[in-house]
Amino acid sequence: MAGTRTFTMLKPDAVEDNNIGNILQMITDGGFKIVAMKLRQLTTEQAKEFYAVHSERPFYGELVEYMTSGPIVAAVLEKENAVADFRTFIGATNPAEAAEGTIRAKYAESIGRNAVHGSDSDENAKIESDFHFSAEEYVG
Ligand code: IDP
Ligand code: MG
Repeated sequence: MAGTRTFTMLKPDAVEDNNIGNILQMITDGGFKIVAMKLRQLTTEQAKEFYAVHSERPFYGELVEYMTSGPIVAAVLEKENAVADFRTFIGATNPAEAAEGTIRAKYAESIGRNAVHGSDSDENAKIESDFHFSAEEYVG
């Protein structure tokens, strides 16, 4: 069975700290199959649009600045129950609250610079994947 899909980004702190390989290893060891992936530098407009849902939050400016501070790795992952399983796998937004062994517990620096993104619903997984990838960029 092909499974369901979620969307992830390895955020600028993860790329800057040379953790692309470590985190991708965790992701694939965790049973998530990469079906699309790219390294890209987000523009301010793109980061604003991607995080538009947070535009009224006090940390929005900081978030956009951080997400444009260096390249990110965007990827679409496939697994049974992908969205919920990946949220569990990455851990809480704040690494201080992230369960042991999760990506954020291992690699996040702070609630803002928290190494990875994971979609929070099937609907948002589709919207976020479409934001970064066109149909011909998927493999398998
Ligand atoms: P999530 O990434 O765990 O779904 P959200 O609440 O959707 O968390 O927030 C989106 C992103 O905004 C977080 O991953 C983090 O990078 C940033 N963020 C969230 N809360 C704060 C905060 O209080 N200060 C600074 N940045 C934050
Ligand atoms: Mg979120």
